[in-house]
Amino acid sequence: MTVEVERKFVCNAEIMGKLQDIEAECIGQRQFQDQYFDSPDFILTLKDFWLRCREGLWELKCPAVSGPTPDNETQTLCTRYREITNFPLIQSEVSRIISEHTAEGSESNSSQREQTDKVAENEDTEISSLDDTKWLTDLNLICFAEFKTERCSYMLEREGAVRVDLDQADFGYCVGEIEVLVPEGGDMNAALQRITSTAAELGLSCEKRVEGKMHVYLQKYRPDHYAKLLNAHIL
Ligand code: V4E
Repeated sequence: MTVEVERKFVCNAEIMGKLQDIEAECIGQRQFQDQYFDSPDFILTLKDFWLRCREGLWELKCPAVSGPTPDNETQTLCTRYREITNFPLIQSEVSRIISEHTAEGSESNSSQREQTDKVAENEDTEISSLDDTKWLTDLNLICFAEFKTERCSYMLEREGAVRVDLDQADFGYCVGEIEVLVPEGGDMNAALQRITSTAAELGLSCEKRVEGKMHVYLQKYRPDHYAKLLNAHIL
């Protein structure tokens, strides 16, 4: 399993020139569609879990809490998420999160108790089923965000790989990301340092965390969900 460490930045007109100046290699341009899923009462995202299907490939981003605490500035600007890409593992992890949540509230809410039973029943079924929609229906997961992104990717060698993505989402938002992948248990401080120095090379000086595509999408299209996440300090 890997931990994705990243810092987002405002994508301005000069960034392409700066990437050339620091000899970043353009590794390609692609378009993809993302669909994100959660329960109607936002069980996953309120715990900072992000379940996504991108062009048929599933991924679950989970909050990465272990490891060293970065300094204040790095902590503010960078995010760290564990990435699960193994489909059966994603299914069992999502099922666990939902059943734990449902069990916590089951004594005070009978409709939630029904859901617990439903999840418990599903634990007896074959979870590695290739039928995507059945497991989503069984866990009462629905798509809450769907958008396309046009992405230009660059690689830099800085005592290890550093990736820079320039994203343009189809709902009118552009954002850049500097990203390092760290194998679990790998050197997190070194990764954060590589991101900070790449940001400096690119002349990025923002002190505030830059909003990701999801932030802007929810604000625009799902204001209730957005408000709940803001209130829970997830976004
Ligand atoms: C982790 C997360 C979300 C899932 C999407 O993550 P992100 O890396 O922003 O998207 P993308 O398209 O670049 O994915 P990649 O191609 O790198 O796999 S949506 C919201 N979050 C949490 C989050 C947060 N709280 N703050 C910031 C700045 N980013 C993400």
